[in-house]
Amino acid sequence: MTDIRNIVILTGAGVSAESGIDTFRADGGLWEQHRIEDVATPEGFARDPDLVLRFYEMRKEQIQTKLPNPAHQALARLEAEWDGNLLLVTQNIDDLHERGGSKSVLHMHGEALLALCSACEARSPWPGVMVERPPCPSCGAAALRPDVVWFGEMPYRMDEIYAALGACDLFVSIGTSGAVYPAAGFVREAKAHGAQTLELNLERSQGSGWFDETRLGPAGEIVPEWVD
Ligand code: BV8
Repeated sequence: MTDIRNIVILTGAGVSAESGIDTFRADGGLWEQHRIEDVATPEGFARDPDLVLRFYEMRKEQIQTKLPNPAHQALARLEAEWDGNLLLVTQNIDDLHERGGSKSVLHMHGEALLALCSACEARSPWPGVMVERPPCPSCGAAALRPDVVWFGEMPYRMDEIYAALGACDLFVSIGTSGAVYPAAGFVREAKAHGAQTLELNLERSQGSGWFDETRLGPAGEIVPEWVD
């Protein structure tokens, strides 16, 4: 990669698909089994907290039985070898990038293994009995929720992401349908600042037209090919 120093990588559910973690919009995907409005919005949580907590308990349990795949491992190698700046932003709430060896992962939509206290905003490891609404370890309030960003909520560390998009020479999107904003707009932000843009995905996404190059195939194959 000539004259490339600063890279931003965005990953979505497709990077974890070959590890056996359900994506959202494929046949039989998460949104076919659960309405977004019921399980991934603050209103859904207020309406039926037990349904939402069971949904995220199921997601966490699925994640803990899965292993990173060659795509996660290749991105960790890139991080270790790259002498410029590299920001890995993931929309995923699993920890497979970390278990695959990545040291610095920005979870813009939060993390399935963490609980957030709605009262004091402290984060803590997900307690095994979340549906029994245990007290927050920091303030004692019975106000724990999954530490994930629901629809209508502001994703995490957006200033940091946009600063990196404004300074990057290469933006790479891996395994995302381009269906959800603001992540789906990152390619345009990077392009507007002169970055080269590359999409690695199983099929063309809603944003494919914005990329200089799209390579199609399973992430476990095409990400190591790109990295190595
Ligand atoms: C915000 C966390 C503003 C929880 C997620 C109208 C009404 C209300 C809101 C909106 C609206 N219009 C736009 C919005 C904004 C909304 C949005 O974009 N809605 C969409 C549906 C239109 N966005 C938001 O609400 C965001 N917040 O806008 O805040 C704001 C402003 C000021 C103040 C406050 C707020 C928040 C969005 C975050 C929602 N949380 N997840 C959880 O995980 O449960 S979203 C969830 O879906 C994921 O996190 C991910 O981000 C998103 C997209 O999923 P993907 O990762 O792309 O997965 P998907 O299944 O869709 O696609 C998989 C892809 O992989 C496919 O392309 C497939 O081909 C490919 N693939 C499959 N296998 C492989 C593969 N590729 C390679 N290899 C393989 N093996």
